[in-house]
Amino acid sequence: MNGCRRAAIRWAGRRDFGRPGKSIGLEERGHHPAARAVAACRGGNPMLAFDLYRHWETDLRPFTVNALRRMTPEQLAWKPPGWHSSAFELAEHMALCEWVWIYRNALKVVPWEARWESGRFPDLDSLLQYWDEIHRVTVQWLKDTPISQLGRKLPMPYPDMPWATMDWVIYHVMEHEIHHRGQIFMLMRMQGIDPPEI
Ligand code: NI
Repeated sequence: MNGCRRAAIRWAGRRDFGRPGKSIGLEERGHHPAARAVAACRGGNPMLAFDLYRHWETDLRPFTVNALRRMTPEQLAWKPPGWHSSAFELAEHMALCEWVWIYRNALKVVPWEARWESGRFPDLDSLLQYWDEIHRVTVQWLKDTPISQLGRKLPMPYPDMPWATMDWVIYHVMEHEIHHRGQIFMLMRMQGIDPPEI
């Protein structure tokens, strides 16, 4: 995680932690053409964060889970010589990323002092069950939150990254899942397993 967090902070630095005006323009929420269009479809109700990030639920996560479910415990545990992580370890690493950035840092469901206990899941079912519990919290937040809230500064527990926007946090966690899902697809191919078609 440390390597990923450092990379995240470098990347966030380039985006100025999602500071309004340098992000994707959500600060113009009421005036954004997409926001107006969706609001019109909703009968004037505000565009929700879920309207922007629904593909996490409909595409990204189902394909991630589908890929993992295609593997036996032995295939999940396999890694080629010199490679750092098995598919199972990558899956836990992705769950950890969502837990750290959204569940803990941003939404504070657990205190910032909480730490992830690595290697505690005996099998894929238990890992996926806990990961889904975390993700339900993320999805509920997305469904409850107008996009106007995405650009708000949230304090972060890092001296070198004192705040970030939820816009940046969500994008980062999704991008991280896409990145490591590609590695899982590679590990599947190397074992003669077809990954799901995207
Ligand atoms: Ni990572």
